[in-house]
Amino acid sequence: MRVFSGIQPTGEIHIGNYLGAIKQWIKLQKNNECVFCIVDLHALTIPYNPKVLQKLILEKTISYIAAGINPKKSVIFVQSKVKEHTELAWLLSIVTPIGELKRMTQYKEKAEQFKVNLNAGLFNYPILMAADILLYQTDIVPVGKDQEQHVELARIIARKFNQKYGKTFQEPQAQLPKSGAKIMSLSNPKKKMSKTDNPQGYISLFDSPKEIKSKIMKSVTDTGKEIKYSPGKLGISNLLTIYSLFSEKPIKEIEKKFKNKGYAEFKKSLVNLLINSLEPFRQKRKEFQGKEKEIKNILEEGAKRAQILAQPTIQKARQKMGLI
Ligand code: AQP
Repeated sequence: MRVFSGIQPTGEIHIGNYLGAIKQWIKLQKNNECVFCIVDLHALTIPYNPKVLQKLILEKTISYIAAGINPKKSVIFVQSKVKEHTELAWLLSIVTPIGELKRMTQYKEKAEQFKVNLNAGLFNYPILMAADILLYQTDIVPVGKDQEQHVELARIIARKFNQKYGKTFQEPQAQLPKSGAKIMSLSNPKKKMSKTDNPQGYISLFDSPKEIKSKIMKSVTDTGKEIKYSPGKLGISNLLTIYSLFSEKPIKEIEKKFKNKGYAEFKKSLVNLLINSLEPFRQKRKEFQGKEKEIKNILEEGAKRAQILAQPTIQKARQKMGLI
């Protein structure tokens, strides 16, 4: 199977990104052909600082590798280094209905969040994402819940293109984890955990024990004191999900363990679990600090491999559309 997924170089990778997407990538890379992309062009659609973008891209590559992506097995590269992504995005825009783009939840939310100087790039984001995926004849796209709608649109675009110009693209399938597809913010459990949110709302894979303790102990929980998973208890349910996924124990068992114990005791236990679970990531990242040259080589090699994979598809799309 061909697997494709991407992540934006917008901030620290958090446990939501890990549980929703990266954990699946690590499993999938064992037996599949995986292509992982740092989607820098997508990151330009919201306010950012051009002076630190390159630094963030290198940091993100280190984070990927520290989290378990093996550059010897999987292709890792930066989106803007493979020009076929933007070329295909334009070709796909010809078959993309504007009505579909207007329906996209992420566009509506980000357009609300970044009202001033709203740009067309944010609106066209899902077309570029469809190009990212379709360029590699992808079978599976492991993502969190928030990206499911975009993968569905990539399927629609592939189908429309194939109907109009003849079979060119594989229709991809989103793959969401059974649990953890939408980890919520620690400071507002009604919102998803997000990199560009207030740092109190997320735990980075590389937070120090002190930061983990402070964020979990201050995390917003509901009134009452029962440790119980329930739709009316968003904060505690979110923490129980995180506990369950890092301890690999069912939620029912954790509820039982903390029966008649208060939120503070449960939170303290979660702090210890997270400090221990995230320790290997912190260690692995340290090993790569200062190895900028090595990281740049990995990305250069990744871009070459990605371009080789992308070429036949872009040629086919051009030819079908009458450009060759
Ligand atoms: N809270 C989450 N729970 C589960 N999965 C999540 N993902 C993101 N947030 C959660 C998944 O992580 C992958 C990479 O995300 P992205 O970099 O493309 O950006 P995003 O989806 O927009 O995530 P963020 O963290 O909220 O970033 P910003 O703040 O930059 O927008 C995706 O597969 C995503 O589903």
